[in-house]
Amino acid sequence: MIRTFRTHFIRKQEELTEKLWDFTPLHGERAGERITVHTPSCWENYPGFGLYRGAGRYTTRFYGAGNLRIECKGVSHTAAVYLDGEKIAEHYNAYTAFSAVVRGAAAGEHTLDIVADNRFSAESALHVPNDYISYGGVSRPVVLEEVENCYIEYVHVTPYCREGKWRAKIRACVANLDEREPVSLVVRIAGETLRFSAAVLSSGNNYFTGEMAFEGVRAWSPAEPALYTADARLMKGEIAFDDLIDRFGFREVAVEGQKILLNGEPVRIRGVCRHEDHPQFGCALPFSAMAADLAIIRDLGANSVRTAHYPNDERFLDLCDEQGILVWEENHARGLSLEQMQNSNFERQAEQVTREMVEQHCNHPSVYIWGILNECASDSPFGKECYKKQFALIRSLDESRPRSFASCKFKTDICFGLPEVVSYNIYPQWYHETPAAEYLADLYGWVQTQTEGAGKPFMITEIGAGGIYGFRSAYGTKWSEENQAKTLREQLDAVLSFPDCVGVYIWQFCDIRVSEEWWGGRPRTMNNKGVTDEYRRPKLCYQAVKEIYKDKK
Ligand code: ADA
Repeated sequence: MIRTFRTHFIRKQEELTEKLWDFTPLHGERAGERITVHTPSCWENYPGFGLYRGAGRYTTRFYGAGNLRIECKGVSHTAAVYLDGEKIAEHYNAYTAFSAVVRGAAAGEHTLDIVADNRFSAESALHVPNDYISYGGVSRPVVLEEVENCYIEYVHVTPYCREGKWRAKIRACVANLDEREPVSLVVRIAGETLRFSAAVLSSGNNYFTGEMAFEGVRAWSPAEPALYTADARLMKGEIAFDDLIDRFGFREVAVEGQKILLNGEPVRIRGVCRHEDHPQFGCALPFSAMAADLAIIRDLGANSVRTAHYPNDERFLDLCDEQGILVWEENHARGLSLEQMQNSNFERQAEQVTREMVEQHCNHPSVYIWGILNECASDSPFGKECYKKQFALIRSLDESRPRSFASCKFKTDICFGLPEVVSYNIYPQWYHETPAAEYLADLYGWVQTQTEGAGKPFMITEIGAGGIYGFRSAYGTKWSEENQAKTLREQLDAVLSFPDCVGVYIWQFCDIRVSEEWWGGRPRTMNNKGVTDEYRRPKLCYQAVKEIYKDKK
């Protein structure tokens, strides 16, 4: 499955994954061996490759002709793509899509090779040994399209409400390979049509901007997640020769004082942080597993998911759009030190994933906030410059959403003047014994009196405790399920009864694998703070979370 809705009726599109490919490891004692594997997948799930850190080549063959557009939705973590032996694309970062176009391919069978590499090195500033796994593989779908001499790259819809009426800003990008005749772009939404007059396009990317007004459309909200499609077509005269359909919702997010407003109503976040991680699929969760995770998240009474710590699979976001689950989506970074942020590749790689995240996911109504640089060096002047640049980049791409970052810098953070929302990851009664209510009040008081974050919405983006599934203790010792349930209950009670907190994200949805190289004293080489274990089996704290989330409004 590519999306949960059809994105083309005219353009020919075929998913090349969801079938068997050849896999060949390029390093280690099995280098050169050819293994048949299903894709999308991670090699850590292939027998004998659970710890493989290296490169691997994936190969498939397909029939195509003409201008071939190949889109990889995610390759972990560094990709090189070859068509019939010629390199056509390279990409760094597992969590955003990239594409390449090969013009005038002869009709017939073609060979596609994707070399994925999950090694750590100075070349990789974001995928580093960490408290999650950088898997290896073709971890998200690969899509083949046949395009004409120009085609629609994207259509972005930014809805807004004025005097009770919904309007939308439209921004589209049309790539011109070699079209010399006049073409026109037409965008249809909810019965309204925006037609751009025919013109001969420049070579490369052509941008179109316009506005549309609507009558009688229904707003998107968690309670009523009404969705609409934007149907964009390229025309020669009255003949449509290319199309792209994307989906969005009529909703507005704003910050007013210390509140986050959705369509003018204050939002209270009751969320969970979720890694894309599963013992059978690595980070390549199939659609059914994503849907099953969301069913659990809804059963918990959560109304939001934080995509810790990277952009998520767009099909997961589609599911959140359809079920009214709000999403804090963030770029890819976790806990990078000042030294790691000073890696010469960091700024370029972080800005690239930020740009790709916003451009690829800005139509999703469920995404209500953009986060960046989780627990990076926001206590340093150099770090502050990086945060400032990335927040400015987001604002240049999307004016419609608030921005934030999750800090762990207690009373040393110097970046709270940059975002619209102040957010903290805290672990009272786990990493330290300070009672949660006392710790929260102290931290909040410091923000209000000592920082530029005063008066902004204040959110807890991580709070939690470890609990090993099946480890029970009559006296609630650390790592027992009893201790985790007791601690999490006290932590959530403290946050959700704190009047000036707009919400909370539990760390975390499920237990996940962590890097062998990082380890960090994690029992089972896992991060065991899940409300469920890695197989989504509920721990004792599940019921506590459910009671608290269902009761606290
Ligand atoms: C940090 C980090 C998470 C996780 C957590 C923990 O807050 O953002 O990714 O590592 O700590 O489990 O300690």
